[in-house]
Amino acid sequence: MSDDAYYLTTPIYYVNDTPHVGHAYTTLACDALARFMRLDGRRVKFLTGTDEHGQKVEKSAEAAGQDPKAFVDRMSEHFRELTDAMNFSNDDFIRTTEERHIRSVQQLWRELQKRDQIYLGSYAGWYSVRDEAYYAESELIEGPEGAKTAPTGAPIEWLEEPSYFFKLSEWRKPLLDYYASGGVVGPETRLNEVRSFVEGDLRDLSISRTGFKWGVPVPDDPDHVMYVWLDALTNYLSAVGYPDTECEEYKTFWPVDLHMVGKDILRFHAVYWPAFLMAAGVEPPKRVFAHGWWTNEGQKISKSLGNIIDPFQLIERYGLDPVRYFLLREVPFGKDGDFSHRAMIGRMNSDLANDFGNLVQRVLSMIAKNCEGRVPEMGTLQERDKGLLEKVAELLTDMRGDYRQQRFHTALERHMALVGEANRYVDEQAPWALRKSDPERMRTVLHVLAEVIRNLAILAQPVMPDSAGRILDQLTVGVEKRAFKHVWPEARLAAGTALPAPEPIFPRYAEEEGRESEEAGA
Ligand code: ME8
Repeated sequence: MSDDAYYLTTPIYYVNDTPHVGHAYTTLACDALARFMRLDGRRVKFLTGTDEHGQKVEKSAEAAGQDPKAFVDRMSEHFRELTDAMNFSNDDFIRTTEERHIRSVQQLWRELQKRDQIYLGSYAGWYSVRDEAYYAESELIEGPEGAKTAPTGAPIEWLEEPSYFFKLSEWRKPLLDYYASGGVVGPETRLNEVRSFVEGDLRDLSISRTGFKWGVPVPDDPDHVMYVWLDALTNYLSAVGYPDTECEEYKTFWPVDLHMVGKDILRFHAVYWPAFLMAAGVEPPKRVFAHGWWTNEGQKISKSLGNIIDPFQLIERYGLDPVRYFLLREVPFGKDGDFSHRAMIGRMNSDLANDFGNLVQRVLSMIAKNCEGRVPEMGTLQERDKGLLEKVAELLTDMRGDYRQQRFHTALERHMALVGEANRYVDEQAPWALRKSDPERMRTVLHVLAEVIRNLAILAQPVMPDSAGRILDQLTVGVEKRAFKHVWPEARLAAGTALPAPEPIFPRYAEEEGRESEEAGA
């Protein structure tokens, strides 16, 4: 792995369903992180994709009256469309039905077999097709109708079939040592849950299914298809060229820096996956971060409740960057959060329109009016001016720490705090009053402000790439001058540069008649 390389992944999403806000959320977090790292000079590989095998997908294809391959081809497209609609900057999009992946997962299987990590036995126990997961009797809970369900509430069925097993039980100690190396599971609070699972009754894991065909065939035993999770997890290796461990991609990017997942699939990523890898002689991931769960106006999001939040509709209603900002700002990353239209509008109007948008608009308008539309000269800086500019450099340092720990909300909070401070500086310095009394000081104040806005825009790019880009366009900052190495004091605006006429960046959301009260009361 080369030092400046950074490899991060989203889960690959099941194609049984169309994308909703939860999927958009995970990939968005990765997108912001990928953009941040690129702007910070790192060589990034950002992977997303679709999980297309298994019984759940096979059943959905059947229900849709389609052949599984035609079904997954069609459904996978929706996730690609989401990628475009959300302006995701992924470098690759992997599908588990691709040849490169099938080759990779079969080779991983052979490697595990060669190392005596797999044996043939038979499984008798509970299985949930919805979760594509095996459950022990002790994990089941009482469902609303008295029937036992999976701990997730998913229906379960009794399964008895021949199955290959992976010797998971032998990996307790190496897994615990791996966690002890530090930083592997984020947030820290989730580590206990992972550790206690491993310290508990860690049984060998069934890794093949019979009785249906929609999966990767087990090498040399075509009656079996691979358990969909072994298949799916391996996508992360397939995308860097495994089993060709000598290729450039693999050598540059493995071991992966971060697997971003929802808390529902942490066990698969922090227990099964590193165990498979260690057993195959491959280095495990450096970090797995499990974020929280979104609810909709206080209710669990589910197809049966009919309250799925459609990301395409959100973008249409509020605009892309406000949606991106809201999702990462509203909820401390790692915690559960509730989506409400009222909160969305609140963030959009107060943080973006009133604070950030207004700062940009008022400063650029004053420059247009009072400085002939050119970046004004910077005279002698006072302590107050220097103090404000120094905060910009500090902001970058603090944001680096936040992004490294996946604290997107904190990074945005700091960013908006500096916006607030710049707005207070405008009020306090009152450049409009200086116009007559001290025009030179007015020019200095407006220069300082333009400089602060340039920096705020550079630092806003990971979350709001389009809006930040438009602010930088208004300051005529070339695309080659928008990286973090151009943050104050390393680069500066040149006095005298002609600026285009200012245009508003962050529109206010005007409530439609009746809608507000309807939603507030909901
Ligand atoms: O589990 N809130 O795919 P999946 C937040 N194919 N995030 C949510 C969410 C919500 N309400 N709903 C879904 C799978 N997510 C497997 C993964 S990886 C090798 C295989 C997000 O389509 C969250 O990231 O069910 C969750 O982990 C993921 O979607 C599950 O997507």
